[in-house]
Amino acid sequence: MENKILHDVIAQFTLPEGEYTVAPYGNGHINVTYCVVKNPGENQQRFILQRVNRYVFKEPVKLIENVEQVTEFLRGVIAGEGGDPYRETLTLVPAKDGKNYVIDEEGELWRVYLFVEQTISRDLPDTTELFELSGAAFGKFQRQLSAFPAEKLVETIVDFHNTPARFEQLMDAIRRNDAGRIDDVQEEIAFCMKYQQEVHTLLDALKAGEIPLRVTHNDTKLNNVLLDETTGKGVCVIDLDTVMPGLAAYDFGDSIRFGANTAAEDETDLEKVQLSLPMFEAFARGFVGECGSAMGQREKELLPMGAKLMTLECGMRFLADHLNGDKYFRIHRENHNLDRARNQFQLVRRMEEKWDEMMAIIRSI
Ligand code: ADP
Ligand code: GN1
Ligand code: MG
Repeated sequence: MENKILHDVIAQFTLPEGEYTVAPYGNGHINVTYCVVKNPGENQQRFILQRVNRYVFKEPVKLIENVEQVTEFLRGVIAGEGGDPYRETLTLVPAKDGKNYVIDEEGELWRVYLFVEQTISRDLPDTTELFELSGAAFGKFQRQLSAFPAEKLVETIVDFHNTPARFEQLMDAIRRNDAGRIDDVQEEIAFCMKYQQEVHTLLDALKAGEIPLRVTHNDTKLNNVLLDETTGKGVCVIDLDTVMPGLAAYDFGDSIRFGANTAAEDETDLEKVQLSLPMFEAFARGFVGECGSAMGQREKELLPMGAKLMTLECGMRFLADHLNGDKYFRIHRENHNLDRARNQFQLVRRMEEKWDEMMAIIRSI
C-alpha cells in the first residue's frame, strides 16, 4: 500500500522524466523522509520527499506557507550576499497543480525539496571545529532572518518552546497516565518538580523586556544543518517547519543539548552523558560570532540558561510522550522516550555542575 501511495504521490510532482528509486532517509523524529533518486548512477539527481507529521503539525498547509515565505525571503538575502540560493536554503519542488505540496488519498501532506548535494548531516559532532561551524550556520540563519516580518508567520506548533507550558503539559500527562506507566517514572517526576519556578526564567525576561522576541529556527539539532562535505562549513539550515517567533537562547540551547552532550540523545549508560565544555565553547563562538552585534548583552548572558532550560524542556517532552503512550516522537525500541528523558535530565545535572564554567566561557566571548 505504502508503495502505491509513494508512487502516486511522486507522479504528482513536477519531477523530470526518468527511472526513479525511493528509500527511507535520515534520522528525524517527526516527519517521514525519503530520498528519491532519478536515474541512479553517475548522473543521478536526488530529491527529498517528506510526509509531514499531522499529529505534530495540525495545519500542514499553513506550515507549507510558512516555509514558502521563509525560503523566499532567504533566497533574496542569500543572493544579496553573493551566495547560491539553491544551495543555501531549501527549495520546494512544486506539484503539477502549482501547489508546493500534494495531499494523498489518506489526507496526508507530502512535499519535495531539492537535495542539497555535496553535504553531510551529522548526529554527533566529530570535532569542535565542525561544531563551531554549525554554530556559525545557525547564528547566520538568525541574522539573515532578522528583518523578516514575524507577524507573517503562523505558529505551526502553539507554545512550542514555552517551557512553563511544557511543564504543565507534563503535569497533565501525569494526571491522565494514559499509558499506565506512572509507577516507573516517580524519580523523573520528582526531578522535574524541582524546576517549577525556574522554567519561567526566559519567558519572564522576555516579558520584562530584557531580551527580544526574534524569528528563530526552534529546532537547531546538529542534523538540521547541512555542512559542506569537504570544508565542513555550514551550507544550508534545513527542517524549517518550526521557524517562528522565539528566543535566541532557545536556539542556542537546543544545539548545545544535542551536540555538546558527549553521548547520543538516547544513550542509556548515563555515565557517558557529560557536558563537553570544549564543544560548548566552540558552538558559542560560532553562534555569537555570526549573530554579531545583533545580540544584546542580556541575551548573551542568558545563553547558558537557554541550554539548561531547553535540555530540561526536551526531557519533559520525552517524559510526557512516554506517559501518553509515545504519540509524538517516533520510537525505535521499548521505553525509548523514557531513555531519552533520563538522558536529558542527566545532562541538566551535568550543566549545573559546570554552570560557572559555562558562564565564564560566555563572558569571555
Ligand atoms: P525531521 O523533521 O523528521 O527531522 P528533516 O527535515 O530534518 O526531518 O529531514 C530529515 C533528514 O533528512 C535531515 O536530518 C537530513 O539528513 C536529510 N535532509 C532533509 N532535507 C534535505 C535536503 N534538502 N538535502 C539533503 N538532505 C536533506
Ligand atoms: C524533534 O524533527 P527533529 O527530529 O529534528 C523535535 C524537536 C526535538 C527533537 C529531539 C517539531 O526534532 O523539538 O528537540 O526532536 N521537533 C519537533 O530530538 O517537535
Ligand atoms: Mg530534523
